[in-house]
Amino acid sequence: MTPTITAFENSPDRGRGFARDMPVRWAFEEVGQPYDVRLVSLKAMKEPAHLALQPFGQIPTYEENGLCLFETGAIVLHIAQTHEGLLPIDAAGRARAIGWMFAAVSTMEPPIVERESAGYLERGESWHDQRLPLMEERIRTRLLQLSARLGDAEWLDGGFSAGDLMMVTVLRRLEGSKLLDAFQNLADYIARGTARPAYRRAFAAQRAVFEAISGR
Ligand code: GTB
Repeated sequence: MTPTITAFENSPDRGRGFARDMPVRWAFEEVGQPYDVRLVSLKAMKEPAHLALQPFGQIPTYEENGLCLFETGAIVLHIAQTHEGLLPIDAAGRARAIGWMFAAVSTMEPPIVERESAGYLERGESWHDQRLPLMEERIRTRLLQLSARLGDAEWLDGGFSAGDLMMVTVLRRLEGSKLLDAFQNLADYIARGTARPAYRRAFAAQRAVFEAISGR
C-alpha cells in the first residue's frame, strides 16, 4: 500500500519548502518510496477527523496499512527503518545516526524556532529588540558547536543519513538570516544536502502544490 501523508493545502511559506511535510517527502525520495499526499486546510486540521491522526492539529501525518503516525522525526525514522538508504546497516552506526536526528530536533531546533516564533508573535512588543540578541546568541552557540563537530567532513557521521536529512532541514530555517555567515562549513553542508536529487524532487513536489493554488 502506498503511504499517504498530509500537507498544507495552502502553505504559509508559499512553496519555499519550510513546512514539515518537506523532510518526509525528502525521506521518501531518498529511499525511492512513492507516496500520496492529502492536502488539508488550516480549518480541517483542527477538526475531529484530522485530530484523530494528529492530536495537536498539525501536519504532517503518515498513514499506511492501518499505521497512523505524527511527528516529523518519528515519520522520517519509520521510513528510514523500513527502507534501505537512510540508516547505516551496523547497529552502532544506526544508533549514532538516530542520535543526530534527535540532536537536530531537540538541541538545534528549539533556539531556532524560538527566534522565528518571536519574529511572528512578539515583534510589536517593546522588549522584542532587547531579547533578540539573547536568542541569537543561543543559536550561535549551537552553530559553533555543530560547526566544530562537522569540521571539513561531508556529513555528520560517515555517509549521508536520516540524521543529516533532519539536521539540514533544521538549519535551513536560518536561511535569510545572517546567522550562518560565520559558519562556512555549515552553509556548505546545507548546500550539499539541498543539492541532492532526492531533495530537489521533494522540493519540486511541494512547490507544485503552491503553484497550483496560486494559479501560476
Ligand atoms: N513537532 C511537530 C512535527 O515535527 O511534526 C510540529 C508540526 C508543525 O509544526 N506543523 C506545522 C502546522 O501544522 C506546519 S510545519 N502548523 C499549523 C498549526 O499549528 O495550526 C511548521 C511551519 C509552518 C510554516 C512555516 N512557514 O511559513 O515558513 C514553516 C514551518
